[in-house]
Amino acid sequence: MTALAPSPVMYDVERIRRDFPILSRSVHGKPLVYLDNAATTQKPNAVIDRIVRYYREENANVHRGVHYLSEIATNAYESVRTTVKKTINARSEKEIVFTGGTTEGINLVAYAWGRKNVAAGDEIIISAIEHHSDIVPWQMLCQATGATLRIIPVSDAGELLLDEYAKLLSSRTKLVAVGHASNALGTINPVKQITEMARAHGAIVVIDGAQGIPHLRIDVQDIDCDFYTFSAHKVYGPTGSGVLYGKEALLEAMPPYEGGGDMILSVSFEKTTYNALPYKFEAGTPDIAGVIAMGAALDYVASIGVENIAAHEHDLLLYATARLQEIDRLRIIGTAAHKAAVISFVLEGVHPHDIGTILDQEGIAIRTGHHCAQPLMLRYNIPATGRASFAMYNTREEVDALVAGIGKVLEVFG
Ligand code: C6P
Repeated sequence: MTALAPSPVMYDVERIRRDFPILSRSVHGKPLVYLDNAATTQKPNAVIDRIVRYYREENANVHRGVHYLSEIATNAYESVRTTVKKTINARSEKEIVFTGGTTEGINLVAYAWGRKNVAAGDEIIISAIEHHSDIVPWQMLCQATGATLRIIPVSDAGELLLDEYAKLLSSRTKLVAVGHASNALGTINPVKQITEMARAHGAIVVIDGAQGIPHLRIDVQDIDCDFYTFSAHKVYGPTGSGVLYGKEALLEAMPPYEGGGDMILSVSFEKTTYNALPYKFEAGTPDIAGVIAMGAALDYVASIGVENIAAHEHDLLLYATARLQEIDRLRIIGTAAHKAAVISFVLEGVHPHDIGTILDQEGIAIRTGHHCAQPLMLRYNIPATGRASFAMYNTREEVDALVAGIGKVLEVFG
């Protein structure tokens, strides 16, 4: 990480904070300091109001009616495909499948692509720092097909060992799945390089973008990955909606994941023909309000500028790292050179749950636990960490509050 720099001057964090109504509430009589953004981000008025407007003025099912409201709802819903296409630089709206979130996106690929293309003797490579959502679906695929799961190891600092990855790759490798950024350590993985290396062996690449999209500009054509998946709720949108990007040729060749309404062209008891992309993968009534509000969230992020957000968060990361390192008994877990604004830490002699509970009394929300990355905790020989994760609206003052809160924890635990 580079030296501590002054906070970016043009970035008006106070104005941004006013867009997020929840940030002005108090918790246990103290101002809320929300540092659990990797779990879910707070929502700006633009997103909240969009949900309300949809239900108050536009509510109807999509793709089904010729009536006025259905047309309004369908247009609003479909326009988000274009927003997402632009946000991640996909080639076409056909490559944008709406899902319930990252987890569903990964499972969709594991079932629809995996069950068709993976067989006994094949190998799937993931990394040691994956979230359970990017482990379990591949384990299930291996169990179903007889394929083997191989793991890219991680250094003490939290960086993937690319030399070891190179040794794992072979003609047996069918698929490589890695996170863009680690939710537990913050490490930003070199996904372009990882993809290029997989490609040289004819493997396809799935990127778990849950922690990529909130912090980074995403360009799926530049990365050249085959699939990229994310959840709206981690990028200031609502829970229950998300995206699976897939290259058109791959999506075209895949069978549907679920059967039901909207994913068909015609159904008889003898034969069903499936709908065109991307609808083939969107069975049943979707989370219409969720998708529309995801569009509002992506528009909101674009209005501030993802590079500006990234610069602000990087400043917070450097400031928080420096301040936390001043605490004697505190050890940061995850010190990669390229990190998103996520800091995991342990305090000597204090269980992370106790840290979380005492901080909560101060109005400070962090996450404690294994962060759905149990194999990673095992790698570092720790049961859990405390994790502070930052977003566009956090401030240096909130970092100071965190440091003061940890001071209280240390007082309590002697
Ligand atoms: N991580 C966290 O506190 P869903 O639940 O589908 O929206 O996202 C799952 C997921 C997948 N990959 C990564 C890298 C993630 O961080 C998450 C969600 C949250 O870290 C909740 S466990």
